[in-house]
Amino acid sequence: MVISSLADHLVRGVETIGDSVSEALFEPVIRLGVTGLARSGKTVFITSLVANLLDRGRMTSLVAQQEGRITAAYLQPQPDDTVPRFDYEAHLSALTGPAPHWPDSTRAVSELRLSFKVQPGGLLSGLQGPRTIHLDIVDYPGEWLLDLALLDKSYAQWSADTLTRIENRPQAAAFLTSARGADLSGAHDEPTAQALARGFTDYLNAARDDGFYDCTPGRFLLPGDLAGSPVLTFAPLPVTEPSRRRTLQREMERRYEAYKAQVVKPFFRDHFARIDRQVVLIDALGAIHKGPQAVEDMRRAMADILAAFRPGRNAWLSQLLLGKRVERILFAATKADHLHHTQHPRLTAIMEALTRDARDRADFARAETAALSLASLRATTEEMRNHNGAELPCVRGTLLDSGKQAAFYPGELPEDPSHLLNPARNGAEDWLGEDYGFMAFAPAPLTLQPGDGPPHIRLDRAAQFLIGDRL
Ligand SMILES: Nc1nc2c(ncn2[C@@H]2O[C@H](COP(=O)(O)OP(=O)(O)OP(=O)(O)O)[C@@H](O)[C@H]2O)c(=O)[nH]1
Ligand SMILES: [Mg+2]
Repeated sequence: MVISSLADHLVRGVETIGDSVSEALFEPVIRLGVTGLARSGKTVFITSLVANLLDRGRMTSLVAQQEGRITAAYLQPQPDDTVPRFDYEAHLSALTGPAPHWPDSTRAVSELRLSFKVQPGGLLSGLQGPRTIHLDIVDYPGEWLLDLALLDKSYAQWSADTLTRIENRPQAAAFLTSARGADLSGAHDEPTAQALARGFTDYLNAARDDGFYDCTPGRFLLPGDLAGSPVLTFAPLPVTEPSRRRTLQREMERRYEAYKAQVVKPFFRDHFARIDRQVVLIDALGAIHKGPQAVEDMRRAMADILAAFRPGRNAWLSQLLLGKRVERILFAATKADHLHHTQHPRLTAIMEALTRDARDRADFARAETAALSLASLRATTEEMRNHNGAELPCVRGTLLDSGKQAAFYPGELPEDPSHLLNPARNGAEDWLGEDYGFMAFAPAPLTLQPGDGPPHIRLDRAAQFLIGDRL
């Protein structure tokens, strides 16, 4: 008798506290950043993650789900009123509608809030009712992280570094000619500045299409509503002496500084500094297909991207973060459904090797890191095919360009990642004798069972690493 009334009292006490104390204390928020270079699979990842967190039938590796503690999940208005909402419904209907297709390329940062009702586990499980936990997912281009390096450089330094780096790239030939011909000490005039900026932007676009990843300033490729504004109307020029007033050089310098102050810094302050958990998506298969130069370039871009997670290197950023750290970082190779599962461990090993430098440093900053290969939306099925007496592990899907069904053998990834990364580091032109094919598949038409999200590979493992410990 006494015991039960005591227990009642206790439960009621907890409820009263829950009602009276502010939401902030009792409704924890996890801010998950999703980034990656262009076309790495960010939009598909977020869409499928959210769909699979709403309908959790395929999320068996998410421990809270396994334990039956997630009692509800629902979308809510996001907390940031000026950030575009991630267009979940449109992307989901593109992927899972009657004529499935991949979503359009994204142009800006966006955000979505998903909330859970979770029954606490462990000691508190019997005492408390379900808790509300909010997951704010923020999608932003990895190129924007590369811009961090600009903060440490003057216009003259940035110009010199950029011009040296692109000197031998055929994509840059036209721009380099006009940059060398520019009259730096001549009076600034807008058409000249615009022509130079346009030439530089054309180079960046061509370089990115050909597999270069070091395409900064990041906003030149994704201008959004800044298109045509002065902060994006500058270019690296062969500077030899300090600038004088009213010259082209002085105006370029001023705009470069404005880009840092009004584009780069606000992004780090308003978005990056608030992230708790981060996933970095990497289209490693796409780079391998493009060849050794693309792989090496991606490795370097990854190391640069990860510099942002090691804030000690940058005085401005460390002051901004004031010791706050991203707690967990997941490196995920996307589009693993292009490979038969027997090859997935090799893809993961390549990913681990590709991001090793970066990961070692992030570990040093006490963030927990992990690597895996996943497919956000599985577009293929697996089959073994006999070819000249050998059994080849293939994947089958609908080809994006022709709409025809085809089985495809992508080639065998090496067991030892250094067989790819070393030639890439040493500047090899192609993979000696090996050819890694890559097919673009369309998303497959789906018939989903009630309670099931879209099919994926290891998305649940990714979710467990990223947020599982907080549910
Ligand atoms: N087979 C397969 N293809 C995928 C998967 N995820 C992404 N893709 C392919 O990769 C392309 C890019 O995916 P997005 O999610 O739009 O990539 P993103 O990083 O948001 O791209 P941007 O917004 O342009 O930077 C898609 O159009 C698909 O062709 C996947 O899980 N499986
Ligand atoms: Mg996108």
